[in-house]
Amino acid sequence: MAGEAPRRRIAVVGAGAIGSLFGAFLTLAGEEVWLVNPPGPHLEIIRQQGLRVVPAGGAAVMGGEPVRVVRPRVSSDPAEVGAVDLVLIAVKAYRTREAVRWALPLLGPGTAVLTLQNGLGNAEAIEEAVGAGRVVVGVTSHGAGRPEPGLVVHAGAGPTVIGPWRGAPPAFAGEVAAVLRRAGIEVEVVGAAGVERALWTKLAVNAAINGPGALLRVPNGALVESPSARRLLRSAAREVAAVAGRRGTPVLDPDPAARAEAVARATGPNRCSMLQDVERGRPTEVEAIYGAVVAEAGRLGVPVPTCADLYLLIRALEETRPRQGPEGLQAGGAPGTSA
Ligand code: KPL
Repeated sequence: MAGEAPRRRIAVVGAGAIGSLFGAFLTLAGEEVWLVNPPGPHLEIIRQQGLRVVPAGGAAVMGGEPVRVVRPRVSSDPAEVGAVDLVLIAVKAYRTREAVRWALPLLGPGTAVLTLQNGLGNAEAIEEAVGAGRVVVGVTSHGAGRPEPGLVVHAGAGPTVIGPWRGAPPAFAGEVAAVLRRAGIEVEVVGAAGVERALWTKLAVNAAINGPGALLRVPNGALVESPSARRLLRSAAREVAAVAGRRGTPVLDPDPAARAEAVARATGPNRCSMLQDVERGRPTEVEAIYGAVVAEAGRLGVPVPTCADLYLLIRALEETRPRQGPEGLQAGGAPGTSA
């Protein structure tokens, strides 16, 4: 049929909450999707029974049905999958380097690599492993959870912004956006200059929501219902925006505090990824989020007292809690490889 796009081969590296969710969207759109993650119960259940997706708040994207079962392919061996058109990196920020090296067999000469991870430093680490000119950076405000193996809950829709990372042709980002849009995902494409601004915009949201959510152990929506938590959230968002402005990559929103509140409401039932990590006894993305803000603020002489306190509190939480089981590679959901 004229205009019909060819089926793409897509590998999602990291089958946590966000990786599983985007993998589900892309599978429903008819793409050949592989969830690539070290072995574990999540992958095994998907292999045998499919991935159950609860589209809470995401009914439009998921076709309006209460629970969908989708059947992405799964693999724990990137060489078995081979070269794909698009690799989506959805591992936790502190796993990026090792996950991308592991995933190198997924790359062919024209493969685009999209990061949808939280925090700073991911694009640099990916580029170091895959080479310049093929990295596309994305930030997403979708909220997702992976409460049990084989199940992903879409806890709130939000915009996704993508753009080419240093030296990648802008057309690459356009092609990736077209693939995501065919899957019903709302995507805004920005140019190279907008990418860092998009990263700092998302960083402001993560700094506002993730630390308070993890410390108070409440879902995102509760943070705007408590007047004191809301003050924390607003203060962290404003601090990150001040740093972003000073470094010449101002956040994309005129009112970053209002934006963070809006994301907290839109993803109200979601337990943010940092809280999911704390609850599972896994390391958090504290360094990629608060560590990055505090370091840049120190370099530029911008005061960030709220972020500095949240940084120490989350680190202290990690240092004082009992550790649980293996972490795998995941980002944003459950154990394994996801972001
Ligand atoms: O990115 C997120 C996260 O949990 O890491 C938000 C958008 C805050 C959704 O919970």
